[in-house]
Amino acid sequence: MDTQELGVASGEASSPGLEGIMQQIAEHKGCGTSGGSGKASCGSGAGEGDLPTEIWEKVKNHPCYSEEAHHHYARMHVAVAPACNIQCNYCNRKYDCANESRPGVVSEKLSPEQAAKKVLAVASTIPQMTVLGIAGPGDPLANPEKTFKTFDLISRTAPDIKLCLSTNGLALPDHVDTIAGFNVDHVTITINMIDPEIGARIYPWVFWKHKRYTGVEAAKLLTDRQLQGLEMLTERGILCKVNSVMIPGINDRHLIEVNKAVKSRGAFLHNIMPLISSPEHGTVFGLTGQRGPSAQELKALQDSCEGEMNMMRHCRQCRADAVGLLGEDRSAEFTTDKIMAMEVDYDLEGRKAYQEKVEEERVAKVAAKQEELATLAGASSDIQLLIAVATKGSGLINEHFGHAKEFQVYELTTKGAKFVGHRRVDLYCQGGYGDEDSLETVIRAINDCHAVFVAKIGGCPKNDLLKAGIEPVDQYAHEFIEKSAIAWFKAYLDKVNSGEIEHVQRGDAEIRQGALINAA
Ligand code: CLF
Ligand code: SF4
Repeated sequence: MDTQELGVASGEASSPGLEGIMQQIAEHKGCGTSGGSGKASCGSGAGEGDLPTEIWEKVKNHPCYSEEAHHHYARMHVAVAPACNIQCNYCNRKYDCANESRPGVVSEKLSPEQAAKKVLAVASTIPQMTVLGIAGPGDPLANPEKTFKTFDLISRTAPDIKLCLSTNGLALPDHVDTIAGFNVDHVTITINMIDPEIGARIYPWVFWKHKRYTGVEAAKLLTDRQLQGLEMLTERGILCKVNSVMIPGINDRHLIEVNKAVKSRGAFLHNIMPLISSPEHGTVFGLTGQRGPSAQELKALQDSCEGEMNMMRHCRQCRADAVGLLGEDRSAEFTTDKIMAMEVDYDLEGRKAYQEKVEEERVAKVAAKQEELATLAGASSDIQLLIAVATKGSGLINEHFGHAKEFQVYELTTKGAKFVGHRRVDLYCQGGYGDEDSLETVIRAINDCHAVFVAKIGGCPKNDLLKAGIEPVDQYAHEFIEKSAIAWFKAYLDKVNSGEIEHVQRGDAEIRQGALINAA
């Protein structure tokens, strides 16, 4: 089916005032603030006051394009795109597209009609679900009929849901007009290289116009098409995120060049993700022992690109049928059997009312942070440290240590608290009983942090954390994360200044390899 059959006229695509918006994006990207000040930083952490209104309206409830939004809003993916037109060495076709997902889990594939029903079912159950993404399990644009048919159905039945797309970019230039015609405001392109010699080490082949290309020729074709597609999208005012997989020894340093290249072509956000690779995934990199980066290596690369453009640090490398807030996976609640049996009542007004409440919460959270930050005014110290936080969302410290499936990591300085990443862990507490090995896994994952903030924690893990040099902090249970972190940091500095404690640097931490355990 071509785009005409879907009711999309080629070339009609723009929203009003795009030139102005592009100009504003271009001006905004020049900002090199490092973040953590009282105002939200440039980058995906940017808040309402930091972005032009038109852009803020596009990102404010998109959990991937706004770090701040990801505490409050959810996305869902529908796995309607099984085929792929390239091969990446970190991908095993048995699993989801590793560009926008992690290997090790397989999505249930859906028809566009099933996908549309699923979106309505999820939107009716989870009012904070604001974005529908198509991200695999192959490449959405290698399956254009299914992808656009799905967008067509959803844009008619659930017009308040933002449409989002993630692609390897090979077929992108052929579909830009259709994408724009559906008012898709957010497109992700995975760009791992701009040098075909490096590309040849990542991509064994690409398939284009009925022909298979290999080696440097394949990588050259891919990079040319990716950059062309990026330019075409940004010219139309579509916000583009670039995902890059950091592969130590192959493209790690090169990603700084990639960052510059995509910035100059108008990308809004750059998401450098760690390679997830282990032999059981059956990928080329897994089988050849290619390692992924450590937490410190990843952060150092993200930090070095941050002055150049907006960096995303809250990506969860989610699966092609993920549902929920970025740190959670509720896909098991919405299997095809369950959704087909559901009576769906799409309550647009109810969703709107819910989201208005969320906005009130966000305002309260920002005000609380500003108030606490004022108490740090005038403080001078070079100390910079990380803390881990157990949270279920809403920007609150509201998770029990033993129930946390991940910890959010904040960097604290006298400028404030800045979100810098997350650490996925196995559940420490299974059915209420502690398990020594799991606790060691948690400690390895947050080993670079000085403290872990939790709603509650048992005596045994508390002692083990203290032994490992990580302070368990439960005095701010159910309070706002940033406000609490700043208050704790102020007290920490006071203790260092009075000689009560000595500030020491922490070591590196491990990024967990393998699939998300979908534990209840
Ligand atoms: Fe999905 Fe991707 Fe859209 Fe987000 S995910 S298609 S932009 S709605 Fe988000 Fe998931 Fe990371 Fe992707 S956390 S893998 S960046
Ligand atoms: Fe796999 Fe995605 Fe790469 Fe295709 S683009 S080979 S599905 S990781």
